[in-house]
Amino acid sequence: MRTLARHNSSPAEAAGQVFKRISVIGLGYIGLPTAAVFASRGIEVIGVDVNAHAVETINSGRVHIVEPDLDIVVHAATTEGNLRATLVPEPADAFLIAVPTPFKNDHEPDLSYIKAAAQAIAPVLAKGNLVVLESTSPVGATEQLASWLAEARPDLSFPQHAGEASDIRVAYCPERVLPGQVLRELVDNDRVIGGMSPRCSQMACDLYRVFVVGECVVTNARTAEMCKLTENAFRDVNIAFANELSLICDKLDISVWELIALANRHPRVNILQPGPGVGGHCIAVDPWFIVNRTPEEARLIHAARIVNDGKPYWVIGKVEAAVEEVARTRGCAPADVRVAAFGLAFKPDIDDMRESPAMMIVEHLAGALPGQIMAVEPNIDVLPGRLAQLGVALVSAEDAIATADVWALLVDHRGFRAKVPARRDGVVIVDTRGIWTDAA
Ligand code: SAJ
Repeated sequence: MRTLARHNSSPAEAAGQVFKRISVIGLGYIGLPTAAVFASRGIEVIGVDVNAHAVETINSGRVHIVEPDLDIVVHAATTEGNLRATLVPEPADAFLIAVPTPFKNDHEPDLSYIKAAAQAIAPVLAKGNLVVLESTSPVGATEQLASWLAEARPDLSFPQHAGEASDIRVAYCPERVLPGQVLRELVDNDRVIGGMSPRCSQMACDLYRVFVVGECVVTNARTAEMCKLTENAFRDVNIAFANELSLICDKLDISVWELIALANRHPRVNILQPGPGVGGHCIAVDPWFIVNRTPEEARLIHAARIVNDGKPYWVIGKVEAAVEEVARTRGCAPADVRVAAFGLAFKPDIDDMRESPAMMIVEHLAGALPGQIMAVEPNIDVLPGRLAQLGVALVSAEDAIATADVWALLVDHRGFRAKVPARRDGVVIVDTRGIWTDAA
């Protein structure tokens, strides 16, 4: 592991001599902010996406995703003419690939988006270009990308065959930014750079130093791939520990929130917070890339996935039990008990509902319970189609508090934290975040 020497000229100036034009493939939660930040440093950026709506939106200076301040940076970059989006790749000095890497049903990594990106850029590649893979990927994906590129362009040489003398440089450089803080973390976080050869790494470092203030730390491609997976598996295992504690404490009639706060007073203990499960497109997915490749060895990482994936079902059981309790106490039918779910996003203060345990819980409850289900989600205006079809109503927090008999607190959005509602008589609270009661 080493860090590379800085240039005497400013990083943007030095890189500007080599990288006059950069192309970012995939204009989603990572690609668009990355493209916009490069453009904000005065480099011409061509963003490429298969989604015509995204391309159109960006070219009109707007954004199709929610991330603090991204709209301002994209608007400035397009207005100044440094950022342009297109459906078809164009020649550039460097290509950054930031496309999704989901898994298939059996948790096998699905590299089809990377393959499609490779096939899309191959025709416009030219000698001296750099190709960087940013998408979270299983170990070996960068080598696979290089071999797809080589297949498509037999007239060019690649590092797997030509080593340092290759026409095209290839590197893996994972994104590590936290949704909600993307623009700050893109600049401040250290960057792990895994070139397929030292010269590949050097070129990738030169590129990222255009805007990265953190250190650019160099390793090989396989270690960089595993590093990204390790970071998210580490977090998943630690959240699983907290989630498992919440189940244990519930059985033993102990407040898990108080317990964790007390244990964390030990100088070497730092337990994370339990919740309704683990969502998003990273932590609930990436550990599987390790388990899939090394199932015999990755026992703890696998167990953590099972614990976290099981948590939403435990919450569903708690809400169903709460409905029965209300019906029994009131002497009414379960169909007369109204349930309000507070929060649908996969984590606080965002509108992103990808792989959200809260969404999954509400969807399941709407299918299983006979009574009215209300959802409160301050970050959206329209309820996702599948919840609307199940008869779920999107309501304000005030309406839910005034009318629901069971309050299921699923996401600790700022607004929910700020105002703990006064509990009406007979209301049962299932609090998966420990902000309204100590219940779950
Ligand atoms: N969660 C808990 N308890 C906690 C912390 C989180 O239940 O104490 C839950 C959240 O509610 C959410 C899920 O875990 O459902 C994931 O949220 P997160 O904030 O931990 O992470 P992400 O998915 O938003 O972003 C992660 C980050 N990785 C790490 O912190 C190691 C981010 O830096 C990565 O760039 C991102 O994954 C990614 O793209 O891989």
